[in-house]
Amino acid sequence: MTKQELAVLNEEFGMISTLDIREVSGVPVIFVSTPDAHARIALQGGQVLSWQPAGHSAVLWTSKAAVYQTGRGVRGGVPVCWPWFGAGDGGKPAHGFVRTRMWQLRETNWLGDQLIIRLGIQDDEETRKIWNHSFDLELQVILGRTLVMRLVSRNTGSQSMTLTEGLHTYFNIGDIANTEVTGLARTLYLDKVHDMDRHIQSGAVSFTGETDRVYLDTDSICVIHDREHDRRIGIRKSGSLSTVIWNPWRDKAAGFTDMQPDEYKQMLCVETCNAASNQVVVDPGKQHVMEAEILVEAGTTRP
Ligand code: TA6
Repeated sequence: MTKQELAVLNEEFGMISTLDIREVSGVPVIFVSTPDAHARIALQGGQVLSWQPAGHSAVLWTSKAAVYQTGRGVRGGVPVCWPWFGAGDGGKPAHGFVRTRMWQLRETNWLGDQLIIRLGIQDDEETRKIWNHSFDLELQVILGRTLVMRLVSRNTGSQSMTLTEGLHTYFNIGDIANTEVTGLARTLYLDKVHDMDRHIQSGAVSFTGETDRVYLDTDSICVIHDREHDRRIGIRKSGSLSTVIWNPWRDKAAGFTDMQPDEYKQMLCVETCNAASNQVVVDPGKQHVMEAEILVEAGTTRP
């Protein structure tokens, strides 16, 4: 992006002492500072990178070895996986193609005491070669005491489109071995670490090794009990029937060039998705909305 283009973006969307757009290693990033929260959002991938509500430590995690590079997603924050979640067939990129493409900034505005930022991406000749559909994909980020992310998939073509999708949220936790996730008890999941074996979750999810699970047919609120930080992080969702829980643990993390060896201990993905059999069909002229709301409360156990 040229300095002129950046200046025009700030002229149109900047908000004095609240929001400006800066380049980080060539990637335009929105910096937000309000009385309720600080946040960063990359225009590349429409990727929320950080969110820190007042009075709390950072809620989203990004790797200390994260690479900010055109055409490459940042390890952390909330990558947008679309129009498929998981491995792409026939050599197509994992988690779809929008997370490494530049999105347009569409709106920055106050909504009462919350700040709304809208970003979007549409099909083009390149994307139609990968996935032959016309679409408009919009991410609405509403920043306040909570973080709301709303992913709106619009079918602007003449054929129905079938998609899977994910808000692949990386959370900042104190110690994965001292962390649990509640809200998925008695829920069926596919265990990606063990050949997609099907299991029923018993009680809370705890972590003793690589964990990569797709929980199906669930719209439950999940809560991360982050004992090291003595806090609970709630993930409330709508328009989503799958929740993915992922921690790579030591060996898998060692294989990532954009992650330091021991960082896996401070991250946990609880992802708001429609994955596997929870596919979504969007008919021509229609839209599908998937929303995640992140809330933080001090104290890891109810009084
Ligand atoms: O959501 C879990 C997962 O699908 C894992 O299997 C792992 O591949 C992770 O996403 C990260 O994927 P990425 O392509 O961002 O390295």
